[in-house]
Amino acid sequence: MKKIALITGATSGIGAACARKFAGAGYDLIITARTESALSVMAYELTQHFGVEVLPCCFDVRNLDAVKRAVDSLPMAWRDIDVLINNAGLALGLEPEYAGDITDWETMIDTNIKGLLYMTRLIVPGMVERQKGHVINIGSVAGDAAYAGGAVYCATKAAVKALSDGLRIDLVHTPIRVTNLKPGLVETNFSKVRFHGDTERAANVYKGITPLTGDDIADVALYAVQAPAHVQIAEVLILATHQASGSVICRS
Ligand code: NDP
Ligand code: 8X3
Repeated sequence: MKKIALITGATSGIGAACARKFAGAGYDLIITARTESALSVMAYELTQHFGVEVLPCCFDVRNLDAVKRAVDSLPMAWRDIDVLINNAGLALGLEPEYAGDITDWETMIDTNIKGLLYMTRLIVPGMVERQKGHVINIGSVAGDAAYAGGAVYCATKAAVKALSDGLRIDLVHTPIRVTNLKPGLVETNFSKVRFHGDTERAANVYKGITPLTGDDIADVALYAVQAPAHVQIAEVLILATHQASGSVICRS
């Protein structure tokens, strides 16, 4: 029987790793991101390597009209989404809260909070109708406590925790499960994006520590989805061994 996972931000890092992991488990995939060319490359790779069906959907999760258009135009065979992975997100800048770039703040809030909400609002009603589904939100250790220069990003990930908890409460009378995955340091394009393309500064974030990989997070996502129906993995904090919290990291 066809199983469908929709993954936002599936062209890089954690989202791409989830796409490969779920394809390996036999899921057909709706993969989304803003860059059409990267989506085509990813779709080709997944189809060739795993033999699953892949539907690339190019849109910006911040644009409600575009999200609605994408969801409304899904072919009938792709509408019964079993797993929604709300992964698209980013951090921008590492300035003190009193000196941060307001455009960066708006981008983080619009992507990490509002984009996740739009996807949830448009996909979860179908799950409720079918009485079947799983929502995985990619939160962060950053949502547990603020760190220097990270106030707004940390606030967006604290919001992801509240939105995950709230959705779990609102779905408690259904079989639909909600999981908030909270990774620590994962080496992806995250820091390159945060530092606006400064690759040297980005590389320093992972110096002297073995960071997590996207695969480490994808393993937990698949574990949560494959858990028996009566088991709801509500929240998981996943840290590198030499990271103890958002700001406590032991580097060699
Ligand atoms: P990457 O930068 O490697 O990947 C981000 C993905 O999201 C890309 O596919 C990107 O594609 C897509 N994306 C970004 N903005 C939008 C948007 N507005 N609309 C649609 N797609 C978008 O980062 P990660 O894999 O590291 O990050 C994934 C998630 O994991 C984020 O929510 C992040 O906050 C979270 N996280 C990351 C950690 C880390 O250390 N790396 C730790 C904890 C959480 P495109 O640019 O083409 O749209
Ligand atoms: C990403 C992890 O600690 O760099 O959410 O904010 S951290």
